[in-house]
Amino acid sequence: MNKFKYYFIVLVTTISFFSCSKDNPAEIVPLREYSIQYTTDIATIEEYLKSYYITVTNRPGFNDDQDVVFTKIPTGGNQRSMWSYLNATSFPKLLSRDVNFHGITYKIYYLVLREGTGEKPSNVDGVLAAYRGDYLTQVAATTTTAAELRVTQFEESKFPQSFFSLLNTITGWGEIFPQFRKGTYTTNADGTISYSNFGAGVMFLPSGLAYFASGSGSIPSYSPLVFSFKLYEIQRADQDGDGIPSYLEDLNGDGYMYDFRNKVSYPITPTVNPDDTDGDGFPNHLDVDDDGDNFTTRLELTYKDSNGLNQLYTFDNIPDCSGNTTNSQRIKKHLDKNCK
Ligand SMILES: [Ca+2]
Ligand SMILES: [Ca+2]
Ligand SMILES: [Ca+2]
Ligand SMILES: [Ca+2]
Repeated sequence: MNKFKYYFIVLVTTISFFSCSKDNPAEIVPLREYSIQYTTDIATIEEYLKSYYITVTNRPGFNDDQDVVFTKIPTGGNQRSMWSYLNATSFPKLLSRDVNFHGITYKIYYLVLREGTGEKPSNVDGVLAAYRGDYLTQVAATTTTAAELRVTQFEESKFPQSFFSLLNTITGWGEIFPQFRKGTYTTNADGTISYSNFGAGVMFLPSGLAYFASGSGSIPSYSPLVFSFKLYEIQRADQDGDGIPSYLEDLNGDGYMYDFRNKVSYPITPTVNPDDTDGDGFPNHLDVDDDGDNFTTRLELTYKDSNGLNQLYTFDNIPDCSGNTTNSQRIKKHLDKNCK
């Protein structure tokens, strides 16, 4: 009898132990497959695009210029869905961009309300942007409620004070902001700044290009995100500190620079990095010696000859500002810009 009692206690203890572990927050849950989550996310995003319409404030010079309100199309409503602007020839336009990441091809939809009139950031520059962020959730049906695509605002920044590096924020920002231009601004008598002609849009990001499993703040795991934004100003970066701003180290001039050494994220085509002159794996914006001649780019740009003139090394065969042939398109671009 005592023996039976002992076994019973052990059994109860064991059941309790496993019951506790089920709810233990420290329990490790395997990450979802990026490709599977993407399939779910893109379906949610397309449903949102097809079932909501936008109302855009058009008040140049005022803070609410290009503010966007998203509203669900009521049953029988005849409002134009966001989806109806797909590949439109006038603004707003709903466009998409394919992004190779995590070994899959993501499609990012983005609405262009206005392109902007100034310079574009590259995907490694900084941006000063007003924005509003929403996350999308598919809420399952219950016995009393129907299934619902829920939209929840998690953040709004109307008067940005600091730049975000597109290299360090979520991947989706770095992919979409280079499609827009900054505008112009004036400082008012009271010290406030009025922005005009800036690029404005909305991006629809699968969770794999946002916070994925980790979530962030009030954003749940695996949430597709929607950001409406206004690009007020950009900040050029020089990641390798060679004196050439990174956007001028973008050899193929597409506005994007990647570090393909991380094969987990970029097992992609093209396998040859178009922005890596010497092919050593370090793209030019991260390479202190772009052409691999063992002389740093900074030295090549700052060397002074016997006459004290700021010349490049003659062995590099790079000419002066007259625009002669050079063995480095990148440095030529730099000279072109600085010789105007
Ligand atoms: Ca640089
Ligand atoms: Ca590029
Ligand atoms: Ca290189
Ligand atoms: Ca060099």
